[in-house]
Amino acid sequence: MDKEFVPHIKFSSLSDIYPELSLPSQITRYKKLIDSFEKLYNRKPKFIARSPGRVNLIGEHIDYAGFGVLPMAISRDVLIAVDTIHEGEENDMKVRVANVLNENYPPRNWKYEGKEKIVEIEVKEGISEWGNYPKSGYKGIVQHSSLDKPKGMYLLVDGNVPPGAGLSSSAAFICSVCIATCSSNDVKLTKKEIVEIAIEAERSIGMNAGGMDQTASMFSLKDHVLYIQFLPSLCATPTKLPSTNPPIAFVIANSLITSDKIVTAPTNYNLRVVETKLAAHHLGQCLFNKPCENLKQVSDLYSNSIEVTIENLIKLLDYIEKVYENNHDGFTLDELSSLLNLNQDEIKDKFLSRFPVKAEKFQLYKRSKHVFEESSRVLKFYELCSKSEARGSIFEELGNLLNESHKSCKELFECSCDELDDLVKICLDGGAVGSRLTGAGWGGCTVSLIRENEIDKFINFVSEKYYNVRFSHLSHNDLENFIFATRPGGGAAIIENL
Ligand code: NG1
Ligand code: MG
Repeated sequence: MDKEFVPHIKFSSLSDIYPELSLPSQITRYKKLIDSFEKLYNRKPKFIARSPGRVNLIGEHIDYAGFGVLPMAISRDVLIAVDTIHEGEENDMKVRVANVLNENYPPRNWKYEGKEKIVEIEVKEGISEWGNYPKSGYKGIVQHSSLDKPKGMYLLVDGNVPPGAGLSSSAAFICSVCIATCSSNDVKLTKKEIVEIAIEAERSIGMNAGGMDQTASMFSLKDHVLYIQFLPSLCATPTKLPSTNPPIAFVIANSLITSDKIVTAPTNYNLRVVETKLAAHHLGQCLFNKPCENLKQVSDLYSNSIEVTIENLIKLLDYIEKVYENNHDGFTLDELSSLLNLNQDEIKDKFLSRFPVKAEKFQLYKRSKHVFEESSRVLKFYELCSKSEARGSIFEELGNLLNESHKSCKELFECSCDELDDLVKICLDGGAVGSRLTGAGWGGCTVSLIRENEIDKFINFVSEKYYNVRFSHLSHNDLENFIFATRPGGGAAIIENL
């Protein structure tokens, strides 16, 4: 996978990316985008950069702790129609970006400002500025490739990954900008290099991102889920779901509670990242007299191996029960200071300075327990997928893992919310064998495991019990955007010959 490049595919070969069901509507969408581009800029797009969102089947909030996760790309994606400005044309280093949803995302533009600055990005705490996403991706590529005359571009964005829904709209957007910038400038980077740049780009605008979303967006393969390991180095293994009769299906349902992670990061996402790092530091000190950087490193040192095994995770879980026997509800900064043998300034400097974080107490026990248990669930899920012969109980076995994952997100990682819990319960009542929040949480979507022949019945049930009760003003058309079955789609690509 180290030598894989972003595929360039013809418009007529879109079926390489989209599962059959969603193909006709996608073709119409592409044509509309090309049309709008011509109307807006009075020129034709040269190509379309396309990166998908993803649904994480299992392995929540463990990517940044270094443990493996199991997402798959969905058909929803961010398309960017692109034309490159040639040297000598007017404003040949200017980038213009507009969105088909003009009202929410008004046009932005910028000019290359030299090797040092490249482009000014203003990040205000608690404010999400949409123009920062394309700027950060552009900047990442220009910087990495040391371009001194990056080409100007006309960009028109059409994204249909719902934002703030845990389906990784942000990563899909940044990945699309990255591949658009590469293609415009004839820069040839591997998928892996682009993933690394896209992760850093998202960090530069305020999210202390893990690497799952960018990897899933770049590496996913149609009809496969992706087992992603991060350490010792990034490794993405596509694997098929067990073949069963009826087939396994996944339905995504949006709670319609939007969680803008950039806005809530200091008390939610970025705080969780810090808590897992504090736990790694502390457990490393207790076990080996040496602070660790992440919880995967704790597991490696504990087992003397870089391979993560269920047996070892169980031993670690026993261990943390003893270490945090007397503290299940968190440490104040003062208490942390004596626990870690660092003064408060050292803690602030090491853990709380790059990304602002606000907390009265830092939870080490609950967060590390979630991370180790969730990692073992990922291993079990992956093992069930890897077996060629599916057992009769496969639905229940997979479903239970999803249910346990949700419980842990709710109780230990505290990243659920009332609406998500309600929605999960309704999904289970409606016939799901397993259901859980997916993505960062605090709102956003659930993913449910369903027998394929029960999809319609399931969707009707959830629509009636959740959407009609809480959001009775929604039309039938809206509903199709909020609750839909999904199949594993392909990853990022440049679409040519429009
Ligand atoms: P979403 O909710 O899609 O933004 C975020 C992180 C992931 C991962 C999940 C939780 C970014 C870009 N994405 O996903 O890396 O940590 O939360 O499992 O930070
Ligand atoms: Mg995101």
